[in-house]
Amino acid sequence: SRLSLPFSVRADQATNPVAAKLLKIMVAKQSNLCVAADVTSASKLIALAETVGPYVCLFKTHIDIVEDFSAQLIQQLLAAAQKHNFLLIEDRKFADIGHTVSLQYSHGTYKICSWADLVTVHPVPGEGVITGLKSAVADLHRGCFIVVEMSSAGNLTTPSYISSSMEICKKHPDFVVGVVCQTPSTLNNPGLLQLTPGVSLDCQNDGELGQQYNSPEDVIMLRGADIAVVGRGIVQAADPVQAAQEYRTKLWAAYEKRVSS
Ligand code: 5FU
Repeated sequence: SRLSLPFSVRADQATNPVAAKLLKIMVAKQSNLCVAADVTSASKLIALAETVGPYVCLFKTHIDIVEDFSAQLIQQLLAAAQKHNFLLIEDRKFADIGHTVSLQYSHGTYKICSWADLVTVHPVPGEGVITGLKSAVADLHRGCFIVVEMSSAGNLTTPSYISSSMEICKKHPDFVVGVVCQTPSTLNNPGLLQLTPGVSLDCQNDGELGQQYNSPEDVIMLRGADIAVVGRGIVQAADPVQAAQEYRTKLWAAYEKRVSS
């Protein structure tokens, strides 16, 4: 199955260029770490990209929380991505009809499709949300992760929602790079990736805010993650660079253990 195959082999089975590029970066950097750069100033965002950039395969933004957004910030992010060899994923969680998401993706303040290699999408509207996004990018090399299951307590992503969502994934191999989920999904295509947030070495949850955490080892070995998303565990650490190094080492070791067992 996908879980026992090395990323190097899976890169050749990727169904689109973004998935292939991501898998090759993971192999080259020996990193299956995505940092969730949830900071609210441009200077903090760039500082993170420059300092933890060497240790990540993916840099995840919520660009709408940045208070001093500018076109220059995007140029700096793209330069950091190029320099440190990582992809940018904007965690926009598009969730509307195809026409609306095509506008949200390409217009407005952020013009997301002009810079983000990847975006996240809720499949709740049905497959029009995917065709809408695709219609905005034509021949740009872009892709998406479909959020089929959430990490938060009391989430509404039932098993039947997850399996219907997987059907949408299968129908769009040219644009879908993988799924965001918490359990080894029915994802059996080795060319697709499982991205899993809710990862921490120190915490079980964040109190009343609903986040639920698992250890790096558990998300890779038990929960089927290919790439783990770590936010506050790195961003709010006393030394974010040291934390990024530690998560990266632990996550990669768990992956190596998984493919060798
Ligand atoms: F789809 C999801 C999900 O199910 N849970 C999440 O936590 C996305 N996330 C994102 O991962 C969330 O928006 C944050 O950006 C990040 C987790 O951050 P943390 O600080 O590690 O909890």
